[in-house]
Amino acid sequence: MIGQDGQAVGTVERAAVTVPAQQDIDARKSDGNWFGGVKVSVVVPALNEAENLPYVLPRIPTWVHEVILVDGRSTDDTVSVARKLMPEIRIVEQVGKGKGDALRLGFESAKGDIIVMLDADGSTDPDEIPAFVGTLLAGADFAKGSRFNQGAGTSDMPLHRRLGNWVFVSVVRALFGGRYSDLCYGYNAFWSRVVPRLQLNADGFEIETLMNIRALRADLRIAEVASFEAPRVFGEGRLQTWPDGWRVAKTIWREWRKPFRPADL
Ligand SMILES: Nc1nc2c(ncn2[C@@H]2O[C@H](COP(=O)(O)OP(=O)(O)OP(=O)(O)O)[C@@H](O)[C@H]2O)c(=O)[nH]1
Ligand SMILES: [Mg+2]
Repeated sequence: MIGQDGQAVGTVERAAVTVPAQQDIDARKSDGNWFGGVKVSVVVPALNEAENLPYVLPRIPTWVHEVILVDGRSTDDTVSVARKLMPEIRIVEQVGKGKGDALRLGFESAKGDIIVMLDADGSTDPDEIPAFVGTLLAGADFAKGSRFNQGAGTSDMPLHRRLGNWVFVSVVRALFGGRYSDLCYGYNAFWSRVVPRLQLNADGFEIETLMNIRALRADLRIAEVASFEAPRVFGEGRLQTWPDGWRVAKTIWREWRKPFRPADL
C-alpha cells in the first residue's frame, strides 16, 4: 500500500477478482455520451499483469467508451482476469514484441475520439484520467503527463533513472525546443486524429520519447498534466535502465539527424 508521502507502507493484500454488478456494466455502456459525445478509449498494454489488474481496471471511470487491453502474449492469467473484472473489455493480442509495439496496436484499434495510455501495473492512476481528458477538451492536441511539474511526483524512480531522465529532458529542450519537464513517462492522452500525423515506429519503451519529440515537431498544442507515478503493485518491471536508456538516446539522436515530416492530414 502507498502512504500519503508516496512511500510503500506495509504489505499489499492481493485484491480479490470480483465480477462487477450488471448495473455497473450497463452504466459503462450507456454513459459514453459525456463531454458532448466525445468518446474516450483507454489503451492498456499488459504483459503478465494478472495480479495488478484488480488495482487498475475497476478504477477506470465508467464514462470511458472502451478499454482496450493489448496483451503481450502473457503466460499468466492476464486475459482471463481482465475479462472477469471488465466483461466488456476489448482484448487485442499482440503479435510483435515490446511496449511500443503494443501501444501502436492499441492506438490502431481504438475507436474513440480521445486515446488515454494507462499502464497495467498500478503505476499510473486512473483517477487522473479526467485531468488528461479535460486538458484535451480545453484545447490541447496532446496532454502529456509529467512527474516533475507542480503537484506531480513519483515514488517509482531511483536516483539514476531520475538523473538519466533529467539529462534526456535537457537535451530534448535544447535540440527540439518546447518546455518539457519530463520525457520518459508513459501517461499521455491525445486526440486520436493526431496518431497518423506522428507516424510512430518505435517498438520498445522509447515510444514515449518518440511521441513527445514528434508532437513538438508536428507543432501540436501540447499541455503537461501533473501526474503522480506510484510503484508497480506486484512483480518486476520490464524496463531495463541501461539498454532501454540507450534506446532512448538513439531515438533522440535519430530524430535530430533525420527530422521526420509530420504527415499532412
Ligand atoms: N503488451 C505488452 N505490454 C508491455 C510490454 N512491455 C511492458 N508492457 C506493459 O507496459 C507497462 C509498463 O511496463 P513496466 O514493465 O511497468 O515498465 P516501467 O513502468 O517503465 O518499469 P517499472 O518502473 O520497473 O515498473 C506495463 O503495463 C507492462 O505490462 C510488452 O512487450 N507488451
Ligand atoms: Mg511500471
